[in-house]
Amino acid sequence: MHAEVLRTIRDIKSLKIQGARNIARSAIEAMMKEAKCSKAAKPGILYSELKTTRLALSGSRPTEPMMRNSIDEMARFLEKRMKEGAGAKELRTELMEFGSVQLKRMKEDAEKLAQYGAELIPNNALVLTHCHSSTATAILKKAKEMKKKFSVVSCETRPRFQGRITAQELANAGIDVTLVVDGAANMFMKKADLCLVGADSITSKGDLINKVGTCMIAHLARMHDVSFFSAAELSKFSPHTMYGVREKIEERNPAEVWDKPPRKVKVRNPAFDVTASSYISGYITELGVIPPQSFFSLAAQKLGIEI
Ligand code: RUB
Repeated sequence: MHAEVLRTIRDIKSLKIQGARNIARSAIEAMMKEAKCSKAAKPGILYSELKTTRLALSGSRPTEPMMRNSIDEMARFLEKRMKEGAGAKELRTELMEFGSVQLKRMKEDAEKLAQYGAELIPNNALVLTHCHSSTATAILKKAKEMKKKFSVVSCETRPRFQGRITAQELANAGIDVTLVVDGAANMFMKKADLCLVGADSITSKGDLINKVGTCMIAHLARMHDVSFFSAAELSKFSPHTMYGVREKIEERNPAEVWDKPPRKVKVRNPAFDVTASSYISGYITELGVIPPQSFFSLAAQKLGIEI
């Protein structure tokens, strides 16, 4: 594999590249890089090189369907063109073009989604968020551009503190933001008007898989009658959940939580948790704000899955 591709894989694993959309974008770019630099003279060899890259990328963060869907779409494109008789050189060029189209579509979807989400933010609102979602921060920055007045409480998100990235990004955009520890969520929820989080994976039941702690925040929101929205492109749908396969929840190194725990103390570090669809007021997507029950069929249409 190309050295830059190996670096991308390392950066995804270490969270230097974090957030579902950034991960998906980097994976598409890595596939394009691998194709561009391949010396394969035969289509079958190029395909198997790219398969190795694709599987290594998919395995770098297991709970990331947006990445899997994007690079699987590339593989399907390659298979189709191989059947049509394309040669290795053509395949390389075409895959790079295909990747550029995917990246453009991703950007356009994100812009539409940000607009729909920004409309949802009431004036003078207090918005509570968790972790760092580039989709959620794009919504908040769009709302600011629309001259809405609001403030944000960002939960710090143990153990890797992605809430600090959110707080810094929003402050840089001139948004009034306060960082709190995760355990303070209830205190601020009482005053919140809306919760806004991102999404890593959406199941066929419309359940949300996002950064660990999201479920607790959704339950608090319900307790205080606060609307709870997740910003999720339709490509975050996890197709295998349609066939009864559970989305795997990534379990990271316990040392991220406590590097030298006392003997006999077990430490667990699940990266994500599942919020049941019944706690979700709506998903903010590139098609508009939709109920969790509609996510599956609209996503299946978009991803070309036959149902
Ligand atoms: C990030 C996280 C984000 C989603 C959505 O987790 O849970 O809410 O990935 O992000 P991690 P985006 O830091 O472990 O990757 O909206 O940018 O796709």
